[in-house]
Amino acid sequence: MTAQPAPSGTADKSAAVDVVVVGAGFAGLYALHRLRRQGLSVRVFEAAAGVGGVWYWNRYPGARCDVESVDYSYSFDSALEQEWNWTEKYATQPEILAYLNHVADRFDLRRDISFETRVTDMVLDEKTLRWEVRTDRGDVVSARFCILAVGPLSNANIPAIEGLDSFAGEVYHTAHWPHEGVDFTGKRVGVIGTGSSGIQAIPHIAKEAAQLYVFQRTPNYSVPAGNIPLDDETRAAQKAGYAERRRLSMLSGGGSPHQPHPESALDVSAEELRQTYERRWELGGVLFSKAFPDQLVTIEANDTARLFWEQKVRAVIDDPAVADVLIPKDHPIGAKRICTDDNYFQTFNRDNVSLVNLRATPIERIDASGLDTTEAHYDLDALVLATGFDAMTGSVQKLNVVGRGGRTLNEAWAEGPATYLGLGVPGFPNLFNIAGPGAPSVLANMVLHSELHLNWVADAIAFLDARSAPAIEAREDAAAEWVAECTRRAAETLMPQANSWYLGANIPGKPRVFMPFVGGFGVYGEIIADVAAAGYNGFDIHQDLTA
Ligand code: NA7
Repeated sequence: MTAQPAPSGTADKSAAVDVVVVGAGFAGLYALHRLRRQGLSVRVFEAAAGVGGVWYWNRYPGARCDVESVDYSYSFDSALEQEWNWTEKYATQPEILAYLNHVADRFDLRRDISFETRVTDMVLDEKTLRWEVRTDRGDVVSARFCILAVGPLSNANIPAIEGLDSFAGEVYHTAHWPHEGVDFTGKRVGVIGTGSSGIQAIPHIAKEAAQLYVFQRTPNYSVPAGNIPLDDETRAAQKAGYAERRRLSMLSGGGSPHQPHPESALDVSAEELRQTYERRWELGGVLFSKAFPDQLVTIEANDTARLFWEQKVRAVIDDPAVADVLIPKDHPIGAKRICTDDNYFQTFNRDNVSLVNLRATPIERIDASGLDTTEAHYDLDALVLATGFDAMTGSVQKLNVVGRGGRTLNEAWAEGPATYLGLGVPGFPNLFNIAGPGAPSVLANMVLHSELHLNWVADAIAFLDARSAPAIEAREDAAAEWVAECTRRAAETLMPQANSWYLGANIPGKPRVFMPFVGGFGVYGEIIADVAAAGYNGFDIHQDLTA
């Protein structure tokens, strides 16, 4: 991995640029490259000491992507596609981070990134329609455009458990894992949380710990990750087929080339049904949720997937009583993002692993020595919080973004995030949010999604510049209609039936709004392309500063 330069946030404290980008993950890096290529001056601010975004921070054992490496990689440069060699079907966190460092070097991106610099405020000057961007290092930068590339899953959720601060042992959150790693050998470890992060980490921690207690509030559906090493022949075939792979991905429901079975799950024979699910099981990754087109639309179709899943999972858990606790009963399969694992359920067959059902015996408090449930005290040396994120809005809402009339983005989103196409917010001209609420976001391949969004933003800026127009701004009526459209589409599916972070249900007090656009990545791409082709309908194009 390439060494990072010293933070450059101290270099030029006061400056004017065309674009400020917040975040240097997949989206921020591409924003910098794409907009620079268009002749714009760009400054990126990144809180971490290196590039990578969530892949910089989420270094817990077992962290791996659930989208195939060949698809979870940039499409904008065919030489990059051809030269990079993924070693596994589903890449590990270190390999993805190495890839992003390679991209940063290859396209000379670091010189415009200020590392270890957190944006604190973004304030609109209504007279000039420029943004004043301030950072925690004292930078004050004037920008015509701001791009929020902060990631929908980057603001860690620390649970409000009484006494957490009093614990005398080590405490880790999966999203802020120590860079030097953690050795759990011989320790009594508690893991709170059984979402994707917990489910990936638990089998690895179990191999080291003397005793592992898994504190489970809600069980989750997980399928085997299906990871395998990639050999030269497979890699060569993938590289030769890249153009078609990308074409299919851009038209697909979720940004990968695999298409669902053409028929309803209810219209195929029992054998066809079994074989289709078996193929998805073998493929691994998140696409088990999308084997049939109606799997997330009707409960009858969903039940066919759920029953297949349950039979597979029960077969690998020794104790039927443990299986009963591990098998979800409260939501349709896939209505929460399905998890992917490496022998997760088998881990509960180990002698050193105990499952604690928090639905039956909730956590009461944590003290210096460990954790109390209503039933027992657990002595612990280390506690791992795999408790997820304030998803989709959390990282944006940490920023003090002040738009027209002194109204903050937090005030504008008090009832839930209101955007037009996920990209623009009324009252916040020239501010673009990438892959967040109102867009397919976490339901799609985030790399291609970032490219789609940033190509759209770059074209919108070029459109303004061609007309010498200072600003573009989402209209109130268009945003209201888009929010209603997103809600309507979600209601036609099973997705709102789970208490998921898609709905904000994991954060106490957060408005319950189904945040992603569920209509599909390809459909969404067509919608935003049509809007652009029609001269950005639903947006006001300000022709002068008084408009
Ligand atoms: P998730 O999917 O939000 O999972 C968080 C887990 O933590 C989940 O099991 C929660 O239970 C549990 N949790 C949260 N707060 C508590 C408290 N107070 N007590 C007990 N248990 C708690 O986050 P992940 O990091 O695993 O994955 C997020 C996404 O990142 C993932 O989908 C991938 O796309 C990448 P709950 O379900 O709320 O009962």
